[in-house]
Amino acid sequence: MFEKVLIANRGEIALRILRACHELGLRVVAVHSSADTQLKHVRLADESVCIGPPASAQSYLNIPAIIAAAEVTGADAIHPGYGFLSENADFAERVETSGFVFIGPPPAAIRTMGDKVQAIQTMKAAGVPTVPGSDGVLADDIGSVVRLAEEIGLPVIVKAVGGGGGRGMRVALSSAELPDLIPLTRGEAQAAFGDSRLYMEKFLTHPRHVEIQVLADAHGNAIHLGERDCSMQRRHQKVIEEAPAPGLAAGERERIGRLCTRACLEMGYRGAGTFEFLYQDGEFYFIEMNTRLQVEHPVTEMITGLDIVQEQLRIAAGEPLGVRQEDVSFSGHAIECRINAEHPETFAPSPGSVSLWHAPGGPGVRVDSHLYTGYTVPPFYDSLVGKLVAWGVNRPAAIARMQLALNEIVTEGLVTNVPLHQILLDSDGFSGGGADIHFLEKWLAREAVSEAPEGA
Ligand code: MV4
Repeated sequence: MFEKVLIANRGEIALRILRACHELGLRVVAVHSSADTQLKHVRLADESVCIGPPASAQSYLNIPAIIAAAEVTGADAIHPGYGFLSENADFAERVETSGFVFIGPPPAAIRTMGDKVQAIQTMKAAGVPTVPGSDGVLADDIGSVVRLAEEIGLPVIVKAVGGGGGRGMRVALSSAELPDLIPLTRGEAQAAFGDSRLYMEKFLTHPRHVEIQVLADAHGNAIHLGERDCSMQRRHQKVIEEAPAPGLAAGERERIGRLCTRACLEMGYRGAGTFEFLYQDGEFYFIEMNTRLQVEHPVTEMITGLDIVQEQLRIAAGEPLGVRQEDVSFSGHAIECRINAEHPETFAPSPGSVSLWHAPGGPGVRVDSHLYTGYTVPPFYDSLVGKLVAWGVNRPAAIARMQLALNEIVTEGLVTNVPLHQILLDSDGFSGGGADIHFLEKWLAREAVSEAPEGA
């Protein structure tokens, strides 16, 4: 095991990683921007280095500054967290060629999964079910694209090879839309990703977002930790995640989990990873793979009792996985509410000073947050300020506990989306379980209408 880990991230996830490091007896180097000197993990770190001004491009995305910080502090390894440089294959490569361990998959795996067509082809070859589609990039002539769309069956969705996470995609309801839609999407893909290549899939109209968590070590072991349902989202931002996925049978979990671990072994994957699927009418369809630690990893930890970040550290240090598949068991139900510093109705970011913070607690309640009384949320970064996770013996028990925990939260001086969670957890759509990816946006639209003043 290494001795010193540099955390190339900020906020709640930097604190989460620091805790895992300290539990394993590792020293921590925090790197931060000049706007982030007050961050909780910076204060708890063994050493800290300011790597640049507030703008992410000059600090958390500044590769030379991060490598230099690792050199001057004598760190052994770098954990990228999520977002920022976590899925940047060039960064992972630079970390390794500079003599440090990258706490994540091999750069080649990051690169392959960043190319969404290569990702799909890799999975297809490994026997993972994918969405019927173009099986490669779209040709230049519209005629062949139209014929392909009609073969696949409309509606179809056109996606950028360099996209992902909902960026650079468009739905065509009829093939008559394609002659305009293709060049438009191509132009946007070129501007956003420097890559105009597109691919096409059958558009699934009412899927759920169900993802499988995997861990693979350098000794030929790969395990899955079951699934998370992340269908409660707005504009591709997840709002609530849970594990297990409501209504998924143990046999279905085993089957799809096994396919994912087999794919990991076949492609020589190493580290933590997530296979993203659309799940509709009882079938799984692979769409993308995330090669990083995810925001929602705690719900999996709560139902398995495992520590995914510690496993990442062990794997990166060349140790074998601490658990075999037979040792993984699932207990109860966990729900995560993302706490954002934003207006609960307009979703406008609302950074500011926290004049009072009381975290909820009690059995089965976990709070991953860097907030403390006196901290000021800076305006430069993501609005996520914490994650509230509740565990219960079953889904209704987890919901009940979450409601009590939400009621316990005190944040003064900071506007958060806690009120949104409180009413959403009360809705029939959420409490029924198994809502699709469109539920939240439709529900929000209805809520807005029902709250509008008379005659509006
Ligand atoms: C789709 C789809 C329907 N059919 N692909 C959006 C995010 C990106 N990861 C893939 N996305 C989608 N791909 C096919 N073939 C619908 C979405 C989608 C979505 C997926 C997951 C979670 C939220 C979503 C919201 C809108 C659309």
